[in-house]
Amino acid sequence: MREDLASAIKAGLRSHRFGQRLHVYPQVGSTNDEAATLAAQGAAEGTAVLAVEQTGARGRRQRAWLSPAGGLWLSVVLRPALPADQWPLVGFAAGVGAAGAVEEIAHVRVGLKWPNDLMLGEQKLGGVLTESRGPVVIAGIGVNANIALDHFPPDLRPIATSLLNVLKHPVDLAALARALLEQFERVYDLLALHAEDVLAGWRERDLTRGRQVRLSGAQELEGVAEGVDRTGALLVRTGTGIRRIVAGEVSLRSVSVQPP
Ligand code: BT5
Repeated sequence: MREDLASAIKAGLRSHRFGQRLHVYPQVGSTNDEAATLAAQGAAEGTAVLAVEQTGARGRRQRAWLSPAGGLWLSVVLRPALPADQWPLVGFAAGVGAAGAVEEIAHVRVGLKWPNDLMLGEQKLGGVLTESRGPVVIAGIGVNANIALDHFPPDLRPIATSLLNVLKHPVDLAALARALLEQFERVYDLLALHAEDVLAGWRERDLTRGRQVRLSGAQELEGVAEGVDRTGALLVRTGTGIRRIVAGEVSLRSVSVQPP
């Protein structure tokens, strides 16, 4: 199965680097860890790791990421030639690339929720985890593709969704992986030339802009989301002015508010 999947992805892959070296495993702990191991052994930029199933996948802050067979679980080795203060934008490039790939294959509109949730409507379809190790960034992307909702534990069912749940038919996982590698590469390469264009792609899909949000984590506040600035920080208008948020969790409040 994994040879089939690997050759199905590589057949017709139009990227230059991303996925040209591709490792497909039936099961791993986390594709990000496998990619980091390969990077430490000198793997070239664009080397990709895909697993049918992950047993110890994680989100941000070591949160568990459910990864049964049927999803797209992919990590790419990156060696960004960018100033360090632009590295956070790599995650935004991954989000824009992944959203574009899902739209190309599944013909559904994908929203992005800061910092990097892939959303269908108000429910989470996937997420991005970027981790840096020295000069390397590992970009991990998870998309709930062909997963029936009863595979999710009860606490995730109200907040998560999958393409299968929405489309009522499975998507071609190899085609989705291929589109993701191609689109992510294109958007990533744009970062070094026109980072503003990457942010523009992100802003087009921004689900929170103009909406009342609550921020939790290191700082707690409520306000109206005003979009992201050029560093990727979230701007929130509160009663005491605009706050610039670099880390934390955003939840959408149900009432939507028009920006002035
Ligand atoms: C993320 O974290 O959204 C980043 C997820 C990245 C996963 C990919 S898969 C390939 C690569 N290998 C890895 O080990 N990771 C990456 P965060 O924003 O922290 O969201 C985590 C939260 O999402 C959890 O606490 C759950 O509430 C929820 N969650 C867990 N699994 C989910 C799933 N499959 N679909 C939707 N929500 C999920």
